[in-house]
Amino acid sequence: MNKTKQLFAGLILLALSLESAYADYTLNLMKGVTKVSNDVYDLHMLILWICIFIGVGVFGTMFYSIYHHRKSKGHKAAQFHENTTVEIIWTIIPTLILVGMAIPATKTLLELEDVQNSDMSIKVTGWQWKWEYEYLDNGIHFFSSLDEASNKARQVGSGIDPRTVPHYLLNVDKPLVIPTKKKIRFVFTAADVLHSWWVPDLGWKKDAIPGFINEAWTSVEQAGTYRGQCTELCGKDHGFMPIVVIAMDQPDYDAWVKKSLDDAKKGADLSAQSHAQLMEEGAEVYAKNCSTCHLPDGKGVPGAFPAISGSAIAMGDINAQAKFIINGKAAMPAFGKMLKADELAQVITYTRNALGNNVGDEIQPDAIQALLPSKSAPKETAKEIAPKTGTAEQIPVADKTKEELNALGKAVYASNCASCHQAEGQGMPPMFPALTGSALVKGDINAQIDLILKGKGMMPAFGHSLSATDFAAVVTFTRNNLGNSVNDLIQPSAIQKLQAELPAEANDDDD
Ligand code: HEC
Ligand code: HEC
Ligand SMILES: [Cu+2]
Repeated sequence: MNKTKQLFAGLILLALSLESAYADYTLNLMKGVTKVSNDVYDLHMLILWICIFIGVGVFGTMFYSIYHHRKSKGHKAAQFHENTTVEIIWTIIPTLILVGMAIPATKTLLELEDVQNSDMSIKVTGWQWKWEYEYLDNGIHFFSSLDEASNKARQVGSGIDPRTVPHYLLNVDKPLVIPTKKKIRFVFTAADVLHSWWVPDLGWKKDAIPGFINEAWTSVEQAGTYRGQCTELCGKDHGFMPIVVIAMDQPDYDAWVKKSLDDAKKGADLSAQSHAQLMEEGAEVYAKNCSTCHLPDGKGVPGAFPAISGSAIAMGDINAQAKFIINGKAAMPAFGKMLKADELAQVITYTRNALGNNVGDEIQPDAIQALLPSKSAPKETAKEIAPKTGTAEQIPVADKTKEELNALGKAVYASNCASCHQAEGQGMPPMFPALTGSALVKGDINAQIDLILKGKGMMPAFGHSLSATDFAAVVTFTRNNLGNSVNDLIQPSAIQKLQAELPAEANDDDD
């Protein structure tokens, strides 16, 4: 008896201490901050109460019968077999209950999957070990990685108590920002391995699969910060690629969009830097982007991630190393897309002169910029972009040869189209059609131009965002490359005329 009391007291104490240690953890599902997450919660409660009702009813009757009709009271079991009425009843009632539960469940599922009529789309790509976000409507594009403080504290032997780090492993350098009260459609994919995007407050999670597109949507009512994680299991560092979503009211969101677009225009700082500066900044770029695989001391993980210390590449020709890091190779990500020229110069200089290496040279941001795939093309020719009013005078554009158009088009394609239609034009059917063999690309050139000028569904309108020359180049490129050989071309001057006829850029702020 005493033993039982002690056990009970112990259990209660344990429950109390757990309760206080994990004060955030409650017994039930969380309600979340969207209509769908609340519907999921309500569905869960409804089904739970149905189960409790059935459980209490069935077990209650059973226990009552067993107790009150027991043998010691003189009861005798009835002996009957195959009672058709009973069998029909116990088939029909559960069927009705199941159908009754399936109706609200299907309703919620359909609502969860209905990505139509969204106000904006965001493409989410999982990488080892960070998230990439592309706002398909306004072109904002960035990578979101584990924040510095968590990253330092998580290193083996860091000596930092994780409890002193705010939002340990749940904080990022650049959060995903979304407007409140808007239907946001997400398309998920991955660049290397499986990942899984989960923010509990939104009420769902989605797998991000290489070469495959998954969809989901959300609409957040309340401005606020909502945190989540990659919930993929297999792989080394999924626990270190958290997700932070900040929902802002429309005016704040618009201000954020403007600032992000302005910042993106600034691009890399190409001014020359001293060796000491390159090294100092390079150490930080390395800690943030490279140390997860190559380890903080550069020793790597034999068999998976080669050591930087003593690496033939890090100690060999500096331009070859720069190209290697820009383009990546197998599991080594292509950093040309992720880091700016100055950051690349810093980290390359750092790997050559630290982590046990001592080559004694350096590379400057402008030298890196020259190696990067041309993203600056649209900027140089920005003057040519059709005036927004569609009436103002235009600067005439020069005709180009087919070779020139193809060469320029290749770069324009890489920076504007490949993220959806893929580098070789194979697309990601069914969401992003292949351009290789596309009837539209091989058909009437005017129909193709019209689609790219005006966009359609998830295909952005490029009429206002590409210069006439870049536009003509990319159209010519898609018709004569990527496995297509129509053998025609369009001149920038023809595009310029069409751009002038476009209505002024739609202003999709509805304030
Ligand atoms: C996701 C893991 C990962 C990350 C992050 C990563 N690398 Fe690598 N790295 C690799 C792999 C895998 C290889 C081997 C590639 C091969 O040769 O197939 C490699 C190879 C290298 C090499 C050549 C080593 C040799 O001698 O073969 C260098 C130099 C290098 N990485 C530098 C960097 C730098 C600088 C960064 C950060 C900007 C970085 N890596 C980030 C995985 C990674
Ligand atoms: C955000 C993703 C995205 C980007 C970036 C993008 N597209 Fe598209 N594209 C689409 C989608 C989605 C469709 C299908 C539109 C539809 O039919 O509803 C499409 C359709 C097309 C088609 C018609 C293909 C067919 O056979 O139906 C062409 C041609 C095309 N895009 C060219 C381009 C070019 C050139 C660029 C770069 C200047 C580009 N796209 C950039 C998403 C994209
Ligand atoms: Cu992951």
